Amino acid sequence: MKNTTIWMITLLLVSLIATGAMAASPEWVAVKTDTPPTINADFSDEAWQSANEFVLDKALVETAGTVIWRGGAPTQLNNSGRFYLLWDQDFLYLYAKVQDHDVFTGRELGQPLNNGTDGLQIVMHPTTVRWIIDITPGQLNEDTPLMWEHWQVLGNILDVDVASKITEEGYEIEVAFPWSLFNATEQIKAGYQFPFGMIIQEHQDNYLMMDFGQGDRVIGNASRWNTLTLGE
Ligand SMILES: [Ca+2]
Ligand SMILES: [Ca+2]
Repeated sequence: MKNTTIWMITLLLVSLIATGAMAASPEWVAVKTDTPPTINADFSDEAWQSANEFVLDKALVETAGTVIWRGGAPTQLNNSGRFYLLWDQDFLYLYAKVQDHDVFTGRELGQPLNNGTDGLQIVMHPTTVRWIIDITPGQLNEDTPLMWEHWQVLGNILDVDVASKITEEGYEIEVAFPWSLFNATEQIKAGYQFPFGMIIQEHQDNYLMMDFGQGDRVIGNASRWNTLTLGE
């Protein structure tokens, strides 16, 4: 068999496997809590112990404006994330544990945080408009991350309760997003669903790791993100 034929068959198999992986669009379910966690970048709150764990270890790699789907983490990175979500009538709570071997937070207050820094980028569409929120650990002060929003606020978010810490593995972020921030207070009840996505940003060469469920490469297309359901 010619090398080109073997190569073509390999490509076909790889694309079939990738299609199968992308077809599994995960639904993220936030558990309702009666005991809100303390926002201090400490996971030991009782509430978190009942939360579902979501793992993000797939990657879209963007280099010089070209986005390439990769079925696994880029070989030059070992970043991954474990995420936990809770909700009550007032807040959406998020805890993130990110593995990142060289945490770098190279941005200052007043700068967008989606380029040249490590951190999270959270996309959500809870009502009629989309939000994309950057959080980079430990810049405002030692334990308080910077937060920036691109589509609605176009600037810093300074009045949300958020905490972070740098760990041996990478960093952790704990945050309570008030539903009032998204003008979503009236919609919030068990069973409510909205598009949601999580991105791990790596400062080296604008690498992104994200899980939009279908593996689509369009960050602005909320129908391609995962679905977040508010559970019982
Ligand atoms: Ca805590
Ligand atoms: Ca890094």
